[in-house]
Amino acid sequence: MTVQVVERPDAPRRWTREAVSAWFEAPFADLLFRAQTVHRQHFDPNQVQLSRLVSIKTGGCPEDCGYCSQSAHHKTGVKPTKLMTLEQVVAAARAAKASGTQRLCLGAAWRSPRARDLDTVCAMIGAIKAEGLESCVTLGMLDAEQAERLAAAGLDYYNHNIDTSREYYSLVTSTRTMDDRLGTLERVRGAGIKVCSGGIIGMGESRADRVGMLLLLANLPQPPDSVPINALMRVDGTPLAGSSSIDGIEFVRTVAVARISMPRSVVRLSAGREQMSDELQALCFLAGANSIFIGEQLLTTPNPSRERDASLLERLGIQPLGAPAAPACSE
Ligand code: SAM
Ligand code: DTB
Ligand code: SF4
Repeated sequence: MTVQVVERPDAPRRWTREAVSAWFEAPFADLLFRAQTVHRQHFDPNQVQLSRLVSIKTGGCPEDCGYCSQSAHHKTGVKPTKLMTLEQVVAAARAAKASGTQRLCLGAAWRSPRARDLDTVCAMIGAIKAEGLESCVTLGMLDAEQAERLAAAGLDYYNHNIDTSREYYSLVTSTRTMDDRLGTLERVRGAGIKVCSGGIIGMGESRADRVGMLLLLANLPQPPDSVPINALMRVDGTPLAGSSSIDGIEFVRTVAVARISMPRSVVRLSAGREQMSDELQALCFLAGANSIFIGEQLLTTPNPSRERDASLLERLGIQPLGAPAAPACSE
């Protein structure tokens, strides 16, 4: 193994393209061993964080993201809805709490929120917190004042993905730029909200794009607290519906390099688990993924059933974060 890693655990580290590429190209066993080692320095390897998603405003989005079922530019059959009511979100938060979830994430198909809608979302955040859950929202682009308002409402995390490399970005979305995306992330961080940002694998991007995406995330002034790695959900009617499915080994490599390059971030095995075998998901956990979405629906596409997830976690001896830890194995 030729990759040189200088251990400076407390120093902020700038990753080079060469170092990130080298990990992508390393023998699989070396890559997974390193990812597991780094993972164990910062996390309990037998715990995963559970989040639940609710789409509070579905469809009719003015943006043209080529992967997305909710863009008004594509004919996908997703029916636009109005913004959910506060009461509906309270009911969702109670159900999430009862099912052992730690965090509730609200998603809205907006380019950016309108003032009146932001008032409603702030009330929803208050309701989620009142149930004793962590809150996360993803509402599109934010200005500084909007970020401050969400922070004042008690928001824990803001999800805003960079999705892919800077070079590939304009082939996926034309109605905004990577710099728009990075600007929102800076304002979210500036308001004191935790940052959740990752991307999508399997959109026809090259390995160099996957390297570029992780490099951009890892070299942010502070890496995201949470890094969702989504496998593209191919939705009929979207421009990316015909993309070839991503090779499972390459997906695990991406998760492992995310873990190595962002050692303290929670890496979420996000969209795409429905299509993955249990064995592929197990490899992703070994590679350092330590968060998943549970519940049978993501925003508009399916996610594994509760029974399938319970069986998977049970067979792997993985505990949900917040649950009492299982006895450690000592040979
Ligand atoms: N409109 C907001 C935005 O784009 O930031 C929030 C909602 S948007 C659906 C949240 C994220 O979901 C996107 O940034 C993308 O990474 C992910 N996503 C959307 N459609 C997806 C798909 N078909 N497969 C995988 N991930 C997807
Ligand atoms: C993220 O990175 N993945 C989630 C969440 N953040 C908002 C969304 C996945 C959406 C998958 C496609 C859909 O269900 O429409
Ligand atoms: Fe709209 Fe977000 Fe979908 Fe893009 S990813 S079309 S911004 S909902």
